[in-house]
Amino acid sequence: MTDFDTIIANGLVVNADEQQICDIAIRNGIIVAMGTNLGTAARTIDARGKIVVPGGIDSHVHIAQPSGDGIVMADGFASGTLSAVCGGTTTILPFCLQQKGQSLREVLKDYHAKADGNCHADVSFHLIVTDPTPNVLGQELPALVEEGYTSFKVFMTYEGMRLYDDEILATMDCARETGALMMVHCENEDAIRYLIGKHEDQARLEPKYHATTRPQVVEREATHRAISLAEVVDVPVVIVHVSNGPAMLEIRAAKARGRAVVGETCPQYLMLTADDLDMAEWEGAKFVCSPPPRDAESQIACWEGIETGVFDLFSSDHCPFRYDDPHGKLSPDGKRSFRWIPNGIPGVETRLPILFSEGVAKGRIDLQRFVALSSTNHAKLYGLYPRKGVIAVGSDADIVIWDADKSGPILQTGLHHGADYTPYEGLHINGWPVLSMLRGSVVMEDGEPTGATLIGKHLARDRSPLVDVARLLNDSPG
Ligand code: DUC
Ligand code: ZN
Ligand code: ZN
Repeated sequence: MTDFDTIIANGLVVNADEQQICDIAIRNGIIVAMGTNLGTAARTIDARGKIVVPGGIDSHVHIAQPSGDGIVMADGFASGTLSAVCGGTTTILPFCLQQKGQSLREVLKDYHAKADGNCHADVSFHLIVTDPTPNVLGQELPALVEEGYTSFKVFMTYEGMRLYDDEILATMDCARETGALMMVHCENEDAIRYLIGKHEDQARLEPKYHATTRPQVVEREATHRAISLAEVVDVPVVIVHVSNGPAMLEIRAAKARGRAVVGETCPQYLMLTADDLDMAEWEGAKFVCSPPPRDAESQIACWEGIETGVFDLFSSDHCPFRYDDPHGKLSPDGKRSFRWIPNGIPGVETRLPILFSEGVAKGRIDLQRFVALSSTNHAKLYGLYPRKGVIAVGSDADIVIWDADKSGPILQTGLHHGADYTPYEGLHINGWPVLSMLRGSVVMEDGEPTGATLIGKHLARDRSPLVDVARLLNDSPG
């Protein structure tokens, strides 16, 4: 009989606020002791010379999402979560998309049916509200927030899914009343539609025109508007997948005014540009996502946002479609125009290697900031902390070991997602995750799945502390 199930020994254990060389003891999926000379264990993992961090949390992921006529997303929950754990992410927060006329209960039932029992990582759902009826805002959302679905997203773009400003205000008011956290996809739909019309009139249809019909200014304007609408109702807001400097500066200015605004950016805005959409033979379709990748100046601005704390979240916006597939990007439903290419790229597995290599290894951020951006901030903001997002006694034993000396390129052949390509093919990475543990079970070792049983489960979440603080301030007399 041993004292513990597992001990991870001798690693440099890094949390967002401190780091130390120590051992970690795990029993029944929970961290039960940290220090030295802890006792005996059924398995001891030697992490000497390695970096030991809380399992990554990716709070912006799309999996098995209905995506329009004839289009099929490349990942279900099994492949999406396998891909996550192989890239050092042990918890994901996928979206459940409401279709017009659908009740939120029905939406959640559908997604739970797809996810439950099929996950290699833990999951916790956000909702996407596209039909904010009085019943949705007055009955369903308040009940669901109580049940632990404590965040939801709205779109300012996408015909049939975007909300108008008055609907956004009503939904924000509901977030305020219920204590939910609201996320906004910021792009001006009317301007985009106008530009698409002009491009189509001139028969400009190739993938590269996805970028020119969604220029920076439509994102900057919508970001400004979302922040302003949140101020009208006095509610915190998360601005997701920010791609450029002017939008980043809107968030910085709002923070400076004391607004509770959180910014998120993603690997595609650090590593890709609109030039990638301009590849021969429709290959540019592989890089079509919204907002689109921009230019070198925008990449620098997004790094600045990361380095200076304008962005607290680094997420993937994983939204995978196959390229060479009638249900994917090359010829969606037989149509050949940028406007029909499904929006989204795969990235749940490559998110953290890119942040480690481009951020830590290149000296742009330190290890503690890496942990904050990749895990802790997501856990804190979305009501999972301290169960997730930290290596501490009492927390889930979601732990990832990184080898800073392991290097090599990202290759599609080495990934585990359902897409048939990666937008980062050939990108050289310095520092790879070499072991992922979910609640005490080793689910990835040496970059490959261990074949452990599917123990991933759905997590109900607390309300965001950001919302609680705002509520406290609002409720305090005077
Ligand atoms: N844009 C979104 O709004 N969602 C998923 C992927 C994308 O490109
Ligand atoms: Zn979005
Ligand atoms: Zn998204």
